[in-house]
Amino acid sequence: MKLEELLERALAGDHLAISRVISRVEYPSKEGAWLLSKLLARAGQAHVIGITGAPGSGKSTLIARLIEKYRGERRKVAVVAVDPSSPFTQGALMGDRIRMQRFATDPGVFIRSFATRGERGGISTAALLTVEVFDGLGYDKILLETVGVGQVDVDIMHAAHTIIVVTAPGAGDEIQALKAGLMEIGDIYVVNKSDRPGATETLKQLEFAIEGGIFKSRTGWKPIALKVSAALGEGIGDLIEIIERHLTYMSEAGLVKRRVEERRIHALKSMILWLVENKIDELLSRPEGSSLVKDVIDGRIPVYTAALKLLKLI
Ligand SMILES: Nc1nc2c(ncn2[C@@H]2O[C@H](COP(=O)(O)OP(=O)(O)OP(=O)(O)O)[C@@H](O)[C@H]2O)c(=O)[nH]1
Ligand SMILES: [Mg+2]
Repeated sequence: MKLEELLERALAGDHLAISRVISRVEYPSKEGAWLLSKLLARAGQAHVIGITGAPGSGKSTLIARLIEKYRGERRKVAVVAVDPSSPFTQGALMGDRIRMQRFATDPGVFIRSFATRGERGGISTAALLTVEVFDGLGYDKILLETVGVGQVDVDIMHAAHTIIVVTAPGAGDEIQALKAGLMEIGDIYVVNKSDRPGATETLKQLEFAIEGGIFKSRTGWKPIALKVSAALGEGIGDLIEIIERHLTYMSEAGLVKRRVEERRIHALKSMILWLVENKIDELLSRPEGSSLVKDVIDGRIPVYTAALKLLKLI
């Protein structure tokens, strides 16, 4: 199929064509670059919503609820899920597939999962470029799911206009961990599983952290905490209302476009990092590289000097 035709079909919502476009764009290629340039020209309209939080907190279940609501409003929704490669979560992944299957026949919903590929640059780049693809294809809401446990998540979250951090009752330790840094960037904190005991307590802890200024968003927006039950579908309307309020805030503050710029800068950095990662092993195995490595091992050349020499070779 010609690239023009592939793009046309993808724009018309053909799921198979969309899958093909994504797999071309994910890895550097001439075709991918052409497709991306066309899509980038159309992108910048979507509302990107990052959803992060500990494994099992209910992110995917919540996303399924959000999709239902958005579809009820006739909005087109895409999901970019970054799955951890840990064997512990395989069961959850299976659960995800089953949960998401019911959207498979809806042309207004597209779900793309990425497995962590080992290299940090690869996964971030692929996820960020896929956001551009969905944006360019005219999806209204793009939901980005990551497990909040690493640099990859933080990188990816930069693509989001709105960041939702999901916790569950009894997550006291988790909230301590949140305070310690990684995910203090939430705009909205959701205590999911409110059907379980302890949800009010957890909500209070979050509100305390917000009032105390421990959780600060990246903008002047004061974070909001609420409890929901994704399983029972309770509180989802309130959550949607807060998400929209946050989008209005961002738009009035002129930050919607700024976030798009930021995600492109991040995609660029991720791409460079990834390309360099790929080059390093190749370079170290070449004669110039391996002799430099030997010099470093034997202490003849400082690491810093060797690193700069290697970068020049790249
Ligand atoms: N009781 C209760 N259980 C829930 C709720 N939401 C999700 N669960 C359950 O919690 C488990 C994990 O849900 P997921 O939606 O897969 O959680 P996740 O955060 O996406 O998990 P990972 O993708 O593995 O990080 C599943 O067994 C869900 O059925 C809820 O509101 N109440
Ligand atoms: Mg999940």
